Amino acid sequence: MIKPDGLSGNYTDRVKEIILDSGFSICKEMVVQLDEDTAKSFYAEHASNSFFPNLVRYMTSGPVLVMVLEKVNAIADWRALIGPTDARKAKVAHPYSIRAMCGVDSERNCVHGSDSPESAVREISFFFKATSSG
Ligand code: YYY
Ligand code: MG
Repeated sequence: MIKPDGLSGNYTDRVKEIILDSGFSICKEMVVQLDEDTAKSFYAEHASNSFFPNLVRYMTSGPVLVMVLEKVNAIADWRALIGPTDARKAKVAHPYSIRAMCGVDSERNCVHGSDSPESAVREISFFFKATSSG
């Protein structure tokens, strides 16, 4: 997912270029404006964290681009490509990661990535209804 700061900062083309250059296919994509309930539900695992209200406000501040990416070892490779959660740390430790190049801090970090096969299944079906063609 490219988050609101990614879209408003015009990082979409750059992130897509990195995705394709890194060997991923973009199987599905859709621009969505999250409402408060949808953002809360998407990030439900973080509901008890102090940053949650700000996270929900930020995630509803503008549209996001959700994508289904495909590749061998996609989850781990995408997590490595985006870098650490805090873009400020990414800029130091992983300067060529997407969050380093396009993010700002631990909230406005430009992109999301599923962190396990289970979360990928949940998050893909959260946005994309299953079809017979897959
Ligand atoms: O999976 P990842 O996005 O790298 O980080 P998580 O720890 O799952 O947090 C999800 C999301 O929450 C993060 O991308 C931004 C936000 N967040 C925040 O606003 N402030 C923090 N201190 C930690 C996370
Ligand atoms: Mg996470």
